[in-house]
Amino acid sequence: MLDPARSYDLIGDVHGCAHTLEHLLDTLGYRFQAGVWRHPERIALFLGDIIDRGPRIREALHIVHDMVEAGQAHCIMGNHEFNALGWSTPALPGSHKQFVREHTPRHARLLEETLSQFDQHPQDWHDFLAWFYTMPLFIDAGRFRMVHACWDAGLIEPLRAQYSDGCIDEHFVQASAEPGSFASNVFDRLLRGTDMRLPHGLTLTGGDGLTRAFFRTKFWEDDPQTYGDVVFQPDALPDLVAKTPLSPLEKNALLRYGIDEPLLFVGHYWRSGNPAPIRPNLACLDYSAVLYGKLVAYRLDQETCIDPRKFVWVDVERPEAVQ
Ligand SMILES: [Mn+2]
Repeated sequence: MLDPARSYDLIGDVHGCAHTLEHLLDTLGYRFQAGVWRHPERIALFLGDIIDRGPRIREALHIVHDMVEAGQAHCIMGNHEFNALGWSTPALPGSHKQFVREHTPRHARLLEETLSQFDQHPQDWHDFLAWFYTMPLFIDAGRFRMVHACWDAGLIEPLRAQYSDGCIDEHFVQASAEPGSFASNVFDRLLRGTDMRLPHGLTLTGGDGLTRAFFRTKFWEDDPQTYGDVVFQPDALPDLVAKTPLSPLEKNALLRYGIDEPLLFVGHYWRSGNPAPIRPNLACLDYSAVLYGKLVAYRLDQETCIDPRKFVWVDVERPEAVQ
């Protein structure tokens, strides 16, 4: 799918920050020509989560879609695009649900910015939903890989056997409504990452206002000892939880993306601070653009280790909404 000899610009979660995206593309040397952002030599690779939360979701989708259609970019699917498909897809008869993603207040709240911005453009939204099916769940370019949240070879290999280009269909979305199904596991793992349940029935209310019984975990740590060694999310664990030792069972259940595997790029994790590699072969490019963080790109050429000097970003002026 991707020419390994090309140079690429990988771009983290846009979440409706269209002005910031234009600013970033301009900074990277892309120019708006004949209606599409283009670079004379390079191709943009988006890590998913173009929609939700931000002020210019429809504009952001048009920018990315038009680049992809013109051969100037590829875009993989984020959990927000998958959720939008689930929200819009009727559940299979007999599943006790009306939609794959039930229309609860919590789910409605996550999608409300997107739906309200398309309120006057129903055909446009309909077309974008169809286009989401052309976004692969992962890209394996040989010397580097992309997935929105977590590379799990144990799921990607069987997924690839079924969907060789990584693009799923409506049957897959419908199957994902069933907890524990292959489709549900793939969606959870690849697009939302690994997590663990907080001990003793504890819950955490995140900076986003949502309360969760789980916390996000690293999927590459070789020899973690405590909960604090594996937590990977903006909200810190309570001290006592962080010091809790991992049981052998919990350690065994953790994924370990190897240091000798191809370069891997993910989005999804609401990082803060200055963009940097997590490991020589792993980088997260989501630095919370929509929360007045940074929209981040990595300029990938032929290197075999992620180079800390090749991150490029735009600080999101607060707030993009009134620019
Ligand atoms: Mn995400």
